[in-house]
Amino acid sequence: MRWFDRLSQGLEKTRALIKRGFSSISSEDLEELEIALLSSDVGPKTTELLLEELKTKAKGSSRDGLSGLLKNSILELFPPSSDIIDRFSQGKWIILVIGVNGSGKTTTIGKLGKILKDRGKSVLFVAGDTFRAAAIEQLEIWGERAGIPVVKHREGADPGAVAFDGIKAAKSRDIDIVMIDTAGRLHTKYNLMEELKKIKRVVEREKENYEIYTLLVIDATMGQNAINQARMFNDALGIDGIAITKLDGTAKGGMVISIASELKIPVVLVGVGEGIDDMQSFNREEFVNALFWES
Ligand SMILES: Nc1nc2c(ncn2[C@@H]2O[C@H](COP(=O)(O)OP(=O)(O)OP(=O)(O)O)[C@@H](O)[C@H]2O)c(=O)[nH]1
Ligand SMILES: [Mg+2]
Repeated sequence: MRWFDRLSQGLEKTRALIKRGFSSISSEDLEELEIALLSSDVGPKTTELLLEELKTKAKGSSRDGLSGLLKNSILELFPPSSDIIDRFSQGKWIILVIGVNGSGKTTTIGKLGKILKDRGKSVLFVAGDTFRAAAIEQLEIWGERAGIPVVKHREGADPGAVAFDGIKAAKSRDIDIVMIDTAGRLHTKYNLMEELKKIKRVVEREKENYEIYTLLVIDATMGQNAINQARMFNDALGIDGIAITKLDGTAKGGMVISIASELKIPVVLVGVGEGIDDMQSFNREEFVNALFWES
């Protein structure tokens, strides 16, 4: 089963409508489409935007033309972005990985680290989640799997200090990619968000010739709640890109569309399973085609 089969199933109604084509934008067609988009978690705001656009553009269009119009409207909702794995394969990066508890941060670091290592980059993991000893061990396990060293302190240590040591080690070993894990936190917890800002300040101060990339990890099964989460993380820290995990486990892929559209932050990676190879660059054409057009 392809990872997006389940997603496609969740969007079956939308797909069926699109396949059938619209003879005209009659109010029944629009109503059906609205329900289909909402039930696949596209979210009210983005759904309304798509319907409005379709109505405006639809005048004089052929039956097949309307499906194409919808597809283009959906594609245009995604801010353009280049392949992130290609981008990380050039130059030196510090990737700061943040998100709520259990969203898939550590797993994402493990998978992405492996991909970049396989491309011949030198990678270093930094155990900035000092909240639990188990979190440090978990990152070490991923490090062993991928053959990537880990810089760590002990449980309870200041995550800013771990980040400092990680970057220092990376500079002295001429490492290409530094990936900093952080403890999961609710975007509503003031102190914990302040702690993240502190880590980021350390990274900015110490970066020298590294580029910084702040990656927000979002669990696809969070649905529309993820939008508010992402907004608050972005306000506090500035997010460069979003990794959406657990897309293999949800039938509601529409949330990816509303995240891209409402936040204008590029979705750059998708997690499609728990294994080390279950991560891909996000490609909007591929995604939209898989969801709505291919069978
Ligand atoms: N099916 C599936 N499971 C995933 C994916 N990514 C992560 N998981 C699982 O989600 C759970 C949480 O993943 P972690 O990487 O530990 O999440 P985290 O954000 O580091 O969690 P905290 O550090 O506790 O905040 C684990 O059981 C992972 O195996 C994915 O793409 N698909
Ligand atoms: Mg973790």
